[in-house]
Amino acid sequence: MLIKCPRGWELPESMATPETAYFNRRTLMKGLAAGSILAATGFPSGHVLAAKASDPPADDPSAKLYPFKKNEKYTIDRALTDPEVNATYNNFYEFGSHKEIWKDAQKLPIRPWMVTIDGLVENKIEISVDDLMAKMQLEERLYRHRCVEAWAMTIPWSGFPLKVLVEFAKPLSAAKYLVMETFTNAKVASGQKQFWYPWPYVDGLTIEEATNELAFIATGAYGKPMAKQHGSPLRLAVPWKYGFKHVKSIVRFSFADKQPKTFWQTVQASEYGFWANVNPEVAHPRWSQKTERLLGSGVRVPTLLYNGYAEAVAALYLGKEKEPLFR
Ligand SMILES: Nc1nc2c(c(=O)[nH]1)N[C@H]1C(S)=C(S)[C@@H](COP(=O)(O)O)O[C@H]1N2
Ligand SMILES: [Mo]
Repeated sequence: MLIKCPRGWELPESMATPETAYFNRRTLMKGLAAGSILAATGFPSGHVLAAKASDPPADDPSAKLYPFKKNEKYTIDRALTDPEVNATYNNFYEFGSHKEIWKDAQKLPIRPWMVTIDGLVENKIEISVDDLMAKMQLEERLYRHRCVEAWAMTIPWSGFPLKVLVEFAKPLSAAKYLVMETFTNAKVASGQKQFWYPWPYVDGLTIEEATNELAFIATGAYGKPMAKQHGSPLRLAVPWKYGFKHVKSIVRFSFADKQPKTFWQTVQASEYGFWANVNPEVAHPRWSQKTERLLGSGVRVPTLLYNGYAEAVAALYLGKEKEPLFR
């Protein structure tokens, strides 16, 4: 007898908001927005504040490509977070070290957006985000997202597997790590004037992690281009790791032979390490990681080892038990 055993992230989707619900909602909201006045109060001249925080950036030419087909392998057993909740509660220190950065983040110009792929590669590559997207097969995946601060969300990302970008980059055999870097532009990102932070924001993965099937580069969310506050136009999603690994608004992918020192290691190495895999049994020095608060509902649920993705990623860490894998 053949029993299909669902993987951790493939549990029945009965609790999840069906795709159609948010597309319909979007259509409805579009209709409403068309008839309403766009609020522009308190916003720098030349910018029109989007009708909703989750609206895709007006200067994103990729909108016409969306939505993408859902990859049925990556569905989850809990409801999607309301896009307005996700879009108004963000960590993006470039725009301030608090959660209400979404309006300021609209100042980030996302075109032209050039991406550099360099370091230990056959040839350095400079490519625009639109040319890069044209080379990738885009899809939608439902992922859990768990911040080290013990809040969590559930989000349908659009994008492509990081593995495909690694193949495109043609790393040399000496490359052991992939380092990702956010833009530097203190003119629009006032947080970057806070000189005590080690800008630009940098984080990285081993090549094995970067080529794991779950590692994903997100270009969109909820079936449309990603709102700027989520890290438009390219952001990392590695759902078995804490949120701070998820580098936003990436401008550079660099291959290295040495483990990079990350932004958060420089700020506070004792609390935020390189591996940062989710584990309910390993407390943060200042709080427990046993449960997490689901954004929007306020409900607390148990945190899962590797955020529920152990089956796909646990093997990456065999033989590394002496490393601080969970902070
Ligand atoms: N460049 C950059 N990337 C970043 C951050 C940041 O401050 N700057 N914050 C990280 C943290 S701590 C989290 S939890 C996630 C939050 O992603 P979200 O705002 O889309 O939920 O982004 C991560 N990526
Ligand atoms: Mo986070």
